Amino acid sequence: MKRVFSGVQPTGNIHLGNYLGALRQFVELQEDHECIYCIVDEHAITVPQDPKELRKHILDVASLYLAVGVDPKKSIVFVQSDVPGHAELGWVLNCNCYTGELSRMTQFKAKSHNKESAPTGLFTYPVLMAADILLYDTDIVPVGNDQKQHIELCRDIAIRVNNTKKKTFVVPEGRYLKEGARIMALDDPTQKMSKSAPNIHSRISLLDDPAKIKKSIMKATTDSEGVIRFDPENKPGVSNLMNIYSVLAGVSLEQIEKDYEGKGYGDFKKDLVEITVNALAPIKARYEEIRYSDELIDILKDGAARANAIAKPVMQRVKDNFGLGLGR
Ligand code: AQP
Repeated sequence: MKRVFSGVQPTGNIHLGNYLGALRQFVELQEDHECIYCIVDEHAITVPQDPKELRKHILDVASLYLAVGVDPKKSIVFVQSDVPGHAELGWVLNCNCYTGELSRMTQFKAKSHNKESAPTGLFTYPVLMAADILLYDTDIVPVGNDQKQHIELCRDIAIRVNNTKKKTFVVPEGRYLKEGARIMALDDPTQKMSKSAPNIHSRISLLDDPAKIKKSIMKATTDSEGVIRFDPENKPGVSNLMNIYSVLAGVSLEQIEKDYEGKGYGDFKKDLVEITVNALAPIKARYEEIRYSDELIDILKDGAARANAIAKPVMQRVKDNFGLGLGR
């Protein structure tokens, strides 16, 4: 069975972009793969976090994994900092990655933009992400396509180490969906939907109530043409909403165009509100059941033990191939 690894940062509640780009894949893949899903709290602290809020968000994200259908009997679910191998391997990979490579990462450029100085962790974030993946001999990484550049860097580092040392790492492949791989912000369809954007109406969180969902969708940026047509270049706002509609309702983009011929954005948005509210209601209900249960903590502890058991021999192989420590 091929092994799958992916993660989400506990920097806020999971939004439609995370769900449609990544989490949908988590659920699908667990049926016939060995899946490891992580809450990447060490990535979250690359920007300042309130400790209490961070702990809360870790449990929120873990509950949402389970609420969307990740099954802890089929998949390993755990918190990154509970497995020391992530930070340990991260250091080794930092010594095998170049500042020039990291300077080209668009996420770093975007997040450090307008700042005089940025934390080193923000700069080396992609190296820690490479460690997350390589620590488990991962074959497949299901992510949104905003992560393509980081996955390519991970592959480059793995190939470089394999070429200079003994074969140390499995070289992973990214897995990106056709639809939903990049959901854009509702208020600015040139930017991806993101957890920490200041405008709450830029995103739909999986836990938003119906009134908030309605407000965010009805306010969403469109254009003045008034025609429901999929054209991401010229009509990014409408195309983004069509994309969300298509994935949540399971209707093709062509069919949406036909169904809304002669109708305006108001009708389309009203229907999208209903589709979104109906799609998210069962997730929210399951989340409420899971979030404060003792079972959640047990699942995460068990997940960390199972993840550690896979990570330890890989880390030992890395140490052996680099000559670190005393050996066995
Ligand atoms: N807009 C998106 N469309 C599709 N997929 C997306 N992903 C993120 N945004 C979109 C995918 O979700 C997974 C988890 O990503 P993350 O934890 O990095 O979350 P984020 O929302 O992308 O958070 P930000 O914006 O990067 O961080 P903040 O806002 O906290 O600073 C990944 O698979 C990602 O591709």
